[in-house]
Amino acid sequence: MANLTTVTRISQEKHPRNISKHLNYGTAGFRSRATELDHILYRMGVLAALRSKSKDGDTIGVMITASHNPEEDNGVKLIDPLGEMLESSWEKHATCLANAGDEEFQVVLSEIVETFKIDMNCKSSVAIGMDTRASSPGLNTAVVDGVKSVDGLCFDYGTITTPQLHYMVRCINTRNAYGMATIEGYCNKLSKALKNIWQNQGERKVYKPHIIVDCANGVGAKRLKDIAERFDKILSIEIRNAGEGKLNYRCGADYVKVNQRGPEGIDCIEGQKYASFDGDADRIVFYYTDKDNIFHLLDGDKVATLIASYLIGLIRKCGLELNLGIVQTAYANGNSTAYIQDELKVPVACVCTGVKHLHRKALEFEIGVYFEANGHGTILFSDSALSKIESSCSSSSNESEKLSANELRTFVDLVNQTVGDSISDMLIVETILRDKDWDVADWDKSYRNLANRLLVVKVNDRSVFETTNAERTVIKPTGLQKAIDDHVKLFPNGRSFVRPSGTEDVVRIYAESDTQENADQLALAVAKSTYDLAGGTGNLPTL
Ligand code: 16G
Ligand code: ZN
Repeated sequence: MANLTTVTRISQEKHPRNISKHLNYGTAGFRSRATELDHILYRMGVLAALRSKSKDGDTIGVMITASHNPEEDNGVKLIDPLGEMLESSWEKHATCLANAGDEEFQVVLSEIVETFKIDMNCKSSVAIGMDTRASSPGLNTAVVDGVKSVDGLCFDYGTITTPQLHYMVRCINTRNAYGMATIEGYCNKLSKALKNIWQNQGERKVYKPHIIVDCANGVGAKRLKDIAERFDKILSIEIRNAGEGKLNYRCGADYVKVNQRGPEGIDCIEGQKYASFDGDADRIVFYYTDKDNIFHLLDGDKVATLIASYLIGLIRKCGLELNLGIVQTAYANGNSTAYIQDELKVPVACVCTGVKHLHRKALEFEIGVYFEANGHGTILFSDSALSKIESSCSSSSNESEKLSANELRTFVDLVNQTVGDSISDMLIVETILRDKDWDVADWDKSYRNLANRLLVVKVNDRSVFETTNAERTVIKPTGLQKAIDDHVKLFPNGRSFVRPSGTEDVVRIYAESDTQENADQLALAVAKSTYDLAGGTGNLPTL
């Protein structure tokens, strides 16, 4: 058995801390310029192995990615045994370890071992994945060094999407009960589920089994190709931005959502269905252009409502009673929330931005559908839901109920329940559109979005911001909420809020209203008040 103090020290010298900047384990782990991250990745390798030891040797995941951020950035996040985000009580230890001076590193490490009573003789294993950034392989080496410095075992998955790594971790720790812990196993599980459901759906008239997917020049392209090949005859998936251009540059889910237009270089053909992934393939948005050349975006809200409406219908057909709820954030379009409440008549919860908050809330329902408007989301099926579905499959005396229960059981396999997954979400949407025999425009008609605008304000210190009510009300700086309320009153269906970003050094403004012009004016007015009351720097945002 390695001695913690000496072994880590030897490897640690290969990964010295070369910055003095303080980094936080934020909403999605650590994110920064790739050149500032080597020591952090090494340290997260060590921490992941310690976390594994603290979980009796269960495998912990380490994903190297900066998601939708520029190619020059990178980042890292840890994945807990069932494929969920790192338990929040460990985040502060991650931050502490990452920011310790080289000479304090051992002390902080010993404190963690002490705090969690970690048995250093326990085995540990870490599954590592990375996106396609040029800096990722070097950072991967740093993680491996960290894991090995405390005698941990590494499963290196190479280039893999973030949700695929979450899936692998869950498969490993459930001894493959969740699926086989390989890319092949992932593709088999999803493709088999899709084909099963489609087989029983019969012919379709309106639904078009063809989608063009912008993969943001990221890892999603390669991994989507693996599975797309299996749908050759039944679903045609055309991959664009497969890596020929710069990662996330004027393409990808974030670009499309924020700018409300298609990726550069892809001419949206009228009526054709498109989707965009982000750089690590955990977000997806859909879009199309109508005959008047108007661009229509179908974001996370539209995906969540589509899924919920399908599931409610299917649950009813099964003759089951299941408590289904939707979880959103303040960024959800006001009309999507109204549609969920008034049309779908489903409970809807609003939580703070960041997947971990949505995921946690969704666990409170028997079936929890959660989506951020930016396209990140999935569906969680509780044990109680699964056992009700299972018993309906085996013991229902009504043949049609049994058939529906079988469909629902198969549908569960189409879902990556660990985290939002562009590939799985895309197949879910295709399956539901086919079920309803809908074209993308039919889907879009379910409700009309209120016009909205996102703006960014740079301030001296974003830590002066304090929000409450799931980020919909700002408490500090004092007076800002009153100013927002005054602006909002002037616009029909007006709504606006301000929150500090958890990933960048900016404050974000959201506004919605009846027309684009009104949404823009409201956003600009709120941005100006924010700038004035919170010590704005640089230029005021423009449209
Ligand atoms: C991260 C979050 C995402 C959130 C975004 C907000 C995860 C995996 N990702 O990308 O959910 O919407 O941050 O960014 O949690 P912001 O705080 O800069 O607005
Ligand atoms: Zn992402």
